[in-house]
Amino acid sequence: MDTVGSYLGARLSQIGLKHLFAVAGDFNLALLDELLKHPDLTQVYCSNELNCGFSAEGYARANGAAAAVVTFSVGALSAFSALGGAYAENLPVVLISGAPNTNDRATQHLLHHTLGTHDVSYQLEIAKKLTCAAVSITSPEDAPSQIDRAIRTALREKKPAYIDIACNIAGAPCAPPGPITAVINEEPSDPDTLRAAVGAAAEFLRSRRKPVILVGSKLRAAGAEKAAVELADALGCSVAVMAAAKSFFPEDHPQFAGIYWGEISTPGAREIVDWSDGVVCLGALFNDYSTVGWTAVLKDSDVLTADPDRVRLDGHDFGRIHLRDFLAALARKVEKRIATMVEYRRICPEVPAETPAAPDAELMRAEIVRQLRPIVGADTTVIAETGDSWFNGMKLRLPGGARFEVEMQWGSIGWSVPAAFGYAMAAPERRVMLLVGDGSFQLTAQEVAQMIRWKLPVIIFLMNNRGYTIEVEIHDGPYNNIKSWDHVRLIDAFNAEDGRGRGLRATTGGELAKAIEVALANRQGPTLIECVIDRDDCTSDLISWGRRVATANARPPRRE
Ligand code: DPX
Ligand code: MG
Repeated sequence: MDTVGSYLGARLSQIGLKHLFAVAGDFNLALLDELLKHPDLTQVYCSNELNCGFSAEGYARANGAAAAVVTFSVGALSAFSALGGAYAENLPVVLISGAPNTNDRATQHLLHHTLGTHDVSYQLEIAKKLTCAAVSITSPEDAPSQIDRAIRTALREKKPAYIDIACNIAGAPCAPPGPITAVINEEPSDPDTLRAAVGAAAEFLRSRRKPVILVGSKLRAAGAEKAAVELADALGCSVAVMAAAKSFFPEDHPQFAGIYWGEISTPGAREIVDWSDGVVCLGALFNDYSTVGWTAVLKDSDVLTADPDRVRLDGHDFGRIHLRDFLAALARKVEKRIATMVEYRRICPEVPAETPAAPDAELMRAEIVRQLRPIVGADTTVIAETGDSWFNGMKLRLPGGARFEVEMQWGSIGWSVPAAFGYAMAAPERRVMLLVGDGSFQLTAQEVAQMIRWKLPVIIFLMNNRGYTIEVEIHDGPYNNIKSWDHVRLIDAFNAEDGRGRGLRATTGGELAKAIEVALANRQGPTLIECVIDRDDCTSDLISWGRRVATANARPPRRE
């Protein structure tokens, strides 16, 4: 017999989920029981709901969509931070919350896990602000349409959705699910608008001598990575990639011109974007961080903005077209425009040969990056936490097939540990390498224990610079110092009696090289390598960027 819970499970499986992340609580136990009955859905339990949300977020990065199940208020409110992240990062994560029994609604009953007032609608109201669709299920008759609407909207908009289910409804009989096409089939691009947009864009490119393509973070959510390569091939121009979109355009492509990030761009990338007279922005997102405190703002008249469902250029605004359709059609219409490629080759400096540090010299950040480079392979996914890990990550040149994940719009510290766990659950065939700072690690470290539980060979490079160095460079004070931890023994504690995680400490280049060997050989669990460096040993990019962001933050209020 189908129930509300089994209907939900069937739909989640139909959209490609093999795992659900969950933390149990009395309001969701009946629902978890129903979901357990699904033969193709495995439940993955997390240490807390923030981690549960971020694990799902990481899973969605690898798998396209994800779900997290939590209990009412005490769980859901904690997961909301991760849900905000999924919104900011364009990831369809479905947050499912158990909810109070329908008999207790609109009565004088006060309930546990609530604010202690009779109105429990606050959770749904908050969820509406953080998702593209939020539904509250209190009747089995309405459940199928509500579940379908939430999932369908999340997949269409690549944003999170929220579903709460009353604890006495989860097991109630319900209609069986119909074909999944009703949920996943998209409305096609409007053909007339597509034709007009492609015509205007082709004209824009014909009238420009030096176009360049700038790839942004919304490209993947739009499913347009392949179409972007087609356009690049057809135009023959340079392709610069924004930091948040690293790996969304292959770095081994002959037209790849590096990372564009204002004054901290990789050599040649900023010059080529500034030199261009027509920047084709694909899913680009400009905020205070990506414009380096508003110091790298493109001139409107030189820009063609192609967003996931909208194209703007030269005073035109075309809606209701899919980016991938637009790019694929434009690729068939444009002529070669290679000027920025020729110029990039002229100005791009030679990459200087790197000299390894002496094996017993004190470990430095630059030596860590040097040792990371050769171990990034085609099957590697690098996950880089907020902090100097962002800037270290940018220094890795990715071979074809390698992936790179950052959470630059939301920028929550602590994101990367559970996200790496979720990612590794979804993509066990990939080697997940996590770059994380000591401060960030303290928020969500418990999820290393789940990596141990699931025997996931994630390699964690923990940069221990004894504090919040990114904040030190933006604005220093006593609040940037943190309590030190014994990271090696922490892994022992998480291993308990049966775990196979490894914890190693590197204070010299030689120790790091040995630790990397151990990590690569350990397939039975995660390996954490604590890289001990000086508090001020950070990238020069962080210093320059931090100064600009600090200036932008310190602007006095404008007088009207
Ligand atoms: C904060 C940040 O140690 O990295 O390389 O030393 O900077 P670095 P750590 O992980 O420290 C991170 C720290 C405190 N940001 O420098 S980036 C503010 C912040 C945030 N997210 C949340 N709370 C505070 N980004 C959830
Ligand atoms: Mg730090």
